[in-house]
Amino acid sequence: QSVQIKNALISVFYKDHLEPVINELKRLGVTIYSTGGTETFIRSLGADVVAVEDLTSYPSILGGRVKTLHPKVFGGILARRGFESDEQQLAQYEIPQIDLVIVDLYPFEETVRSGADQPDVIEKIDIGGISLIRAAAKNFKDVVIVASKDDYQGLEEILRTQNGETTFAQRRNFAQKAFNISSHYDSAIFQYFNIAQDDESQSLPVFKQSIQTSQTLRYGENPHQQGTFYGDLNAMFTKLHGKELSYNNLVDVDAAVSLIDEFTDPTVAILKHTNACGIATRSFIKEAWIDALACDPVSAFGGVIIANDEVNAETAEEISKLFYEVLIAPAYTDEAVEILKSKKNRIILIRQRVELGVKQFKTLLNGVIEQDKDLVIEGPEKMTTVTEKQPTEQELKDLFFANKIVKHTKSNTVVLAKNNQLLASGVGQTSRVDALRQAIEKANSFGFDLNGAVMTSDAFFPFPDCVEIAAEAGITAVLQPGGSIKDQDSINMANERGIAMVTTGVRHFKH
Ligand code: 93A
Repeated sequence: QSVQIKNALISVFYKDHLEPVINELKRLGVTIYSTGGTETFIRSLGADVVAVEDLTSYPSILGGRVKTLHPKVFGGILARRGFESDEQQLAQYEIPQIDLVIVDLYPFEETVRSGADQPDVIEKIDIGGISLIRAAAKNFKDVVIVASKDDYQGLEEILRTQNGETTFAQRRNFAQKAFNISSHYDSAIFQYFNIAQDDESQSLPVFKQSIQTSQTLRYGENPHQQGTFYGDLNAMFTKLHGKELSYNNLVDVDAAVSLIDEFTDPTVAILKHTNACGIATRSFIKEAWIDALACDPVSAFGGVIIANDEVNAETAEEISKLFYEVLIAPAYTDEAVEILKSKKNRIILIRQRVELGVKQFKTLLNGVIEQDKDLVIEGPEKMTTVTEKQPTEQELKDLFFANKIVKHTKSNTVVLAKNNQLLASGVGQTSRVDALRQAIEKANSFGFDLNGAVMTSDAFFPFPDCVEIAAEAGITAVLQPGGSIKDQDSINMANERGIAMVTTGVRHFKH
């Protein structure tokens, strides 16, 4: 059933964008009740407005903590239309029915983010506003609740086209949005108390430090999840082009930076969902790009690309042929920037060298786990040959190269490489055999010849099956940490097949 708006209550922190709504209410002859600052603002627009104080016969007290919290306000919002006793009481206590409530809450999250002191933050916990929202949303059968600036335009349109009437469906929709806002608001307060407590215990110095600056992300891993980055991205990157980095971009950029820092010679890596789907080391960045892309041009689409040397025009021409999300390099020639910028929707970053923390944190159960980052990598001097056959010099180089990739790939993983180029990897599998099978299949599907390729594994082989399958596929050298009680079975298998195996003693799980 339709409800005609006769009386409105407006109490908003940010006054912007409200004017078109006020103009409509004025045109419709709606009586507007309002709190201090909002009242002044509405009056400045040339509209009549009744101060809430005049309605309640009470001033705003306790420095504004109690402004609208009064039966004369809440009675008019919560009264059930057509309920004899409710209507009778409204008449008895001279309470006007309120049909529309517009609230913009105290900016709690913004205040926290600004690094304000605790008393300032606490003062920004809105009590009256949140109560108005909940009351009006509860009584959506008769009342319109607009609790977000984003809905002013929609409200103005409804007022204009429906002449101040609203439908049940519209009011219900507004109420649903309102409860979304009030629940988010309360979770933000809860989060604040949660973190504030950690602060006191001094247990998370890195979080404390990085929380000083933060930026709200468009959303989290998925659109229905909120996301915020705590830290200072500007210290690490200069953005030359493109939109804001998303939550997933940031996760991939982090993985990309960690991976590329393993390499000193010109190297390009392409990552998808934190795993490398292409990486190659060459004499020049352009060749590195071409051979990185060759690994898996299908996965590379929409990926994050990172180079450890300047990107020139020629390389930029090549890279621009692919649609990617983010490109990171320490430098670009002017010409390269022009070429790269000609494509829309791609983020181009210059990476500045900054020292990164050596600890890693993750929320888990009802707490946080912390660990040292995996910052070790075993060079050829740490590789012990355990087979009759010694790896060749090239195989040793490739094992070193592939082990760096294994370290930055989701477990369980097996990486296949040849001539400083990733050929394929199996990522995030529940068994090592599956990881290997996936890698072999991928390498074959992109036309790679695995004869003479090497295999590295993030953890030991519990059975000789992986070595057998690898040898079958043409692989000639294997690296693994070792440490299984059945190591000898895998070594025997390697000897039987005439391939070389080295162990490092260092596992590189990454979950
Ligand atoms: O301090 S409050 O929680 N106490 C109240 O009774 C109250 N009523 C509305 N804050 C209250 N509000 C908030 O005041 C609104 O949510 C809005 O953000 C703000 C508008 O104040 P003004 O109109 O004086 O600028």
